[in-house]
Amino acid sequence: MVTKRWIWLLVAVLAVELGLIVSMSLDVLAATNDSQPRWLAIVAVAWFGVILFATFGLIRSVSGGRRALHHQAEAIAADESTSQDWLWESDTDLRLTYSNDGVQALLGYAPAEVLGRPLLDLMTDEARQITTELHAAAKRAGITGWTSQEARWLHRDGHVVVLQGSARPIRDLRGHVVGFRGTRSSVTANDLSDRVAAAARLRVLGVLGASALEVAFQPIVDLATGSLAGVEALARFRDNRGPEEWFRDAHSAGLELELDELAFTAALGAAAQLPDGCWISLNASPALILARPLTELILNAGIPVGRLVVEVTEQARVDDYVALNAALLPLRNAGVRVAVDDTGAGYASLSHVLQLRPDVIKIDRSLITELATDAARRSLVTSLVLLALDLGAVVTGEGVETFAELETLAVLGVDHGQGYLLSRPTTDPLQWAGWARRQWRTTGTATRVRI
Ligand code: G
Ligand code: MN
Repeated sequence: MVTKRWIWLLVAVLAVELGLIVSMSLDVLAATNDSQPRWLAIVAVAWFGVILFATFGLIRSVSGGRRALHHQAEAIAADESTSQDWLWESDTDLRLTYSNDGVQALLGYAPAEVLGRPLLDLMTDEARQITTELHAAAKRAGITGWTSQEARWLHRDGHVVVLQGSARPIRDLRGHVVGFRGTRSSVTANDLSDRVAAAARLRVLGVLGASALEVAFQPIVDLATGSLAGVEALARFRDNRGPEEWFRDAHSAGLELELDELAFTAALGAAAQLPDGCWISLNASPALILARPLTELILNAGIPVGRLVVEVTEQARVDDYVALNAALLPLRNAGVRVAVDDTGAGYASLSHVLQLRPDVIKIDRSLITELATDAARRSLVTSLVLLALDLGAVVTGEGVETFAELETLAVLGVDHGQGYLLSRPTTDPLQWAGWARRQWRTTGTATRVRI
């Protein structure tokens, strides 16, 4: 626009010059002996030459610029149609005003389908929050853009896609933000493991932040009387992913301790709704026992301490039993009993039991399965029952799924049974209340067990 005006101005100057030269030449011809006008005429012709040269120069540069712009437009068009990336533009409300075909490959939409839609519609909740903050910051402050931002988007079929991209605000002549323009591409496989860990961390942080954890209880039944002896508290998550998955996520995100503690305190909190009389088993990893003042948490919970059992769970080998026993001592002194969980599996070996001298030995379900038909498993269970006698401990069989298993446990002198056969873990307080009155059949129901 500006250059066009300049050209017109130069043309006008040229016209005036031409007029002057013509009139001067006539004057020069008329005045025969005067050298002054002749000199002026030479200057005027030279000036005319300069202006003519400048005009041609300008015209050449404008047409050159036009050609360059044309090339650029062609390049952009080629980019739009061949790029693997998604190129987009939006207004300030983040409604898409332009999208190339890249959106099809990355998110499964045709460009026409996303036009007019808010960008945020295509993102997961956490990406929505980050994007809103980024765009608000760009509108407020003079942010020139952002690069290599990773975010979780929603594919048309519902699955989550990790995309990385850059964007920057579009500004009008006065510098006001009138929209945004950006690109998105898929994250390479190499980056994906990092992304998975980051996603796990975000998920765990989400649970920690919103306390989206529920407490289920599972009854532990006295095999001699068939009545309720205790319950074990088990963490459950609202998205129905199993606790193992959640604790694995927490482990890889370095948030295991936090999740352990949340599960422990949530269980203590829920225990107030349990029927009187039964004991309450709370799972605690050695790391949690070592790192957190569980005695304090327990004493503040308002549950009679004599009802509480801390189940030492074990996913890794304990290196320092002296430290672990020292950390358990205040709990024991307060009257809390200690159980060894998953005995006979993984790292919960016999020496683990010898080192911790628990009040309760919980036999892992891998020893209970096929107990009725496998003499070797029965021998192992018997050895644990004898060990418990020497330690003054009681024994619970975990993961009881059949009457044959239950009856065999009773015959071998195991004190308690726990498992799906008796009841699945439940978050329903009405069922917890019902257990106090319930009588479980524990013998005489299966085919006779021969030992
Ligand atoms: O290791 P620990 O005893 O804390 O494990 C308890 C887990 O075992 C819980 O997640 C619980 O749902 C599960 N569980 C409880 N009873 C049974 C059962 O009878 N069979 C199986 N397979 N799992 C069980
Ligand atoms: Mn347990």
